[in-house]
Amino acid sequence: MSYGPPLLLASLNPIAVAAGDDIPDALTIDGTTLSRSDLLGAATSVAERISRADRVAVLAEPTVRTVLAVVGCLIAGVTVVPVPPDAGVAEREHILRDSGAQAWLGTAPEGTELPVVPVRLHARSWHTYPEPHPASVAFILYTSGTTGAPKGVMLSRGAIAAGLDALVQAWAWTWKDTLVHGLPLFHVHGLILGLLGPLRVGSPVIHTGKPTPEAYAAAGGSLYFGVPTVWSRIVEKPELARELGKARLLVSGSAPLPTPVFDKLAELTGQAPIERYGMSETMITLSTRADGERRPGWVGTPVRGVETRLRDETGEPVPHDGVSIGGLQVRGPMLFDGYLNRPDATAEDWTEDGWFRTGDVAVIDADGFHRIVGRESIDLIKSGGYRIGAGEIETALLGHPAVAEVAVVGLPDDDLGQRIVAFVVPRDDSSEDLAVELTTHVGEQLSAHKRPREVRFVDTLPRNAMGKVQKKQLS
Ligand code: MLC
Ligand code: AMP
Repeated sequence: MSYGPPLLLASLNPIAVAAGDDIPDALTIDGTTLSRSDLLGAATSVAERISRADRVAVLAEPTVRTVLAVVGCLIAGVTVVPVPPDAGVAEREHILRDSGAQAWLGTAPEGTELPVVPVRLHARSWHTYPEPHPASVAFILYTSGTTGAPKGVMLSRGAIAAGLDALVQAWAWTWKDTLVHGLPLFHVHGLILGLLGPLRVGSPVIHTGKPTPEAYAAAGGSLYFGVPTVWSRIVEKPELARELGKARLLVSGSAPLPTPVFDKLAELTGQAPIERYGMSETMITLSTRADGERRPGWVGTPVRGVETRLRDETGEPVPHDGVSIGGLQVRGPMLFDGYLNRPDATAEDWTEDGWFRTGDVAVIDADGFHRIVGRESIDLIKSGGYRIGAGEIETALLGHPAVAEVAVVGLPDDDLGQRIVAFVVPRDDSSEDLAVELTTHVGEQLSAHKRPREVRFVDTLPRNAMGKVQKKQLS
């Protein structure tokens, strides 16, 4: 039976949903389970309310309302701007201003000046909408750069479809899987892979709210997503980790998975995790395979449609010999359409011959296996799987009257990969209270995960002859 043209959210095809009474539930989130019919009916009702908008902001709490808002926009062809639920004043204002969002859809923060379109959980509509063009922008995802405020990554429907289909193939992902994760719904990992993936494939998804070891063990899924911090916390609780041995695949990404965590997870669950590598700008470009080798410290080979290469600082090729290190460049159908309002930043990231510079350094071996060695810039920090720009935190801290100078770095951390540490030259006296005040200030301006875990007061910052701070000397 043909259900018409392929849809981005294929498992919500209205004809299939109407015909299928034995298809699995779509999702469980915040303690509520929605059947596919409930989800389609309620999200279509959302689509009717916002179909004349171009772009709306969605406060991306892990709730049914967020899911209905996102799916409603995808049905109507309205661009979604996910906003971190804990975004502070400066970050939220920047996202709203830069994106040009016309309204909040669903929950809105207090005191907002934008109109608010409510999402009604019990409303239903069975109107059918034509599938929007694959080139249309589905999401603008805000992500940190080395300096300045976060940039809006424009991801098209076509890129998302290609990116998800490549993972379906790499991980042998089918509607028979149940996906479990508790990742935030405002980034590629939790939102695109962790919500749109299951809605494309037709596999149910259980969102655990927070990605705790207890919730993962209790969920009983077949496919699990986590950032390395999640996996390292799981292996700290062996009895819970063993529960995950019943799953088909455990997938790690968004930051390097430490080899001891890989080994411990393999030992406790009886299966080595899948590692995959990606970015907000590129979705997932490299992965090990459901039926292939899984090598600790390596992120596998290009997924379908992706090509990679290594280049040195002068743009010359670096051999794929498993030891030579070079800047990783990628191309493929799942790449973004550029940064919103930032043609300069977009142009900087692309080579003249059409490859995207990831900013990561890597090695590639003769079999095409990739190992991510690190980042080119010390100013991009990965903490708990979140990408955080040092410059953004420095700007926030310099806005505090007690701060004369500041340098922010990511220092190695067993739990978070890197932890944010702010070296502060205070204007007057420093104190324990001031450290807390500065941390709170960053949380209020930016968001909770951008707060420094540590504030160290220093008399001066190390600088070179040109006056540039020597961050490598800060540890
Ligand atoms: C944190 N806390 C602080 C603090 N930092 N308190 C005071 N000062 C600070 N500096 C608080 C937290 O808010 C939390 O409070 C408590 O301390 C415990 O912190 P934690 O144990 O570290 O947990 P938390 O930070 O809340 O969460 C860890 C985590 C989270 C792993 C669950 O970092 C996470 O969800 N990461 C996922 C990021 C992600 O999805 N990245 C994908 C990007 S896309 P309380 O009260 O809340 O307990 C991408 C592409 C790709 O990268 O390849 O996928
Ligand atoms: P983000 O923009 O939040 O999507 O972060 C993308 C960055 O996360 C990449 O440029 C890498 O530095 C890092 N990253 C993602 N996946 C992995 C991985 N499996 N191993 C190492 N680094 C990773």
